[in-house]
Amino acid sequence: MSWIDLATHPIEDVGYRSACAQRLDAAGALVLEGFFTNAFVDRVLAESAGRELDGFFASSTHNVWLTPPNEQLEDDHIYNRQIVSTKGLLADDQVPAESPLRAVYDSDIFRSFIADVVGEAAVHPYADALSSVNVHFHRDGEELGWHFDNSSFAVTTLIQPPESGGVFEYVKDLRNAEADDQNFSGVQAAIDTRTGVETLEFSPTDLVLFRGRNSMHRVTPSRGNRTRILVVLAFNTEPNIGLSDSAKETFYGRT
Ligand SMILES: O=C(O)CCC(=O)C(=O)O
Ligand SMILES: [Fe+2]
Repeated sequence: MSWIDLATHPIEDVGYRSACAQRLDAAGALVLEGFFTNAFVDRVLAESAGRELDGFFASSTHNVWLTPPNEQLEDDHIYNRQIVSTKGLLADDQVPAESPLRAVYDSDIFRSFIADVVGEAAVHPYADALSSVNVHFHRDGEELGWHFDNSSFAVTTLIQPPESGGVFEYVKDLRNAEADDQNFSGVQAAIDTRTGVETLEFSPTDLVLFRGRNSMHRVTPSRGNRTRILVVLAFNTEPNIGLSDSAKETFYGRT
């Protein structure tokens, strides 16, 4: 496949897969530099640039957990803290059929590579028409606020960096969702005093794999006239999973 630099990143190689898995486990994030070819980035940029206005920009706020408020807790409890996100996105059904994003996302070798790196038997697309491949846009001043992902991992690649800002910040293993340990005090300290906040650097052509379920993260406001464009390739560890209508309404503004 001409969209991936297979000489540098031999994704069929068992040893390469396990080395990537070890790096992901140790750091909570894995950046594979120069994973995609320049031709891939050029094509995705050409088909995405200028499509900001087709995208959905949510106008509401959310909490770090991406859930409705908990009425049992005070309004000023960290669980009910309202966070601003202003970025926009194209949903899967707005990504062209002939896009290199589809060739990569649908590739068996790519999927089995991702599955091995994240330690799953297989990874599957979303069963709905919106969630699998998304293109995010951050114009001047737009940001993605602090949150934990619903999915256990995310695969992203930056297509166009902003002139400045747009920094990916995270706090590794801040909560333990599997044990339902939400670590409210740690979340509050990270947001209010930046305790434990680290940054992850990545550039166009890099593949980023990130365990966002337990590592809280955000993207700081973009600055300048060049829109930050980033692709999210979303997978599930079980087949036939789709977002609920209310989640679709929140993330895409439609069902
Ligand atoms: O824009 C990014 O780099 C991260 C995106 C992200 O965290 C998300 O889509 O949940
Ligand atoms: Fe996220």
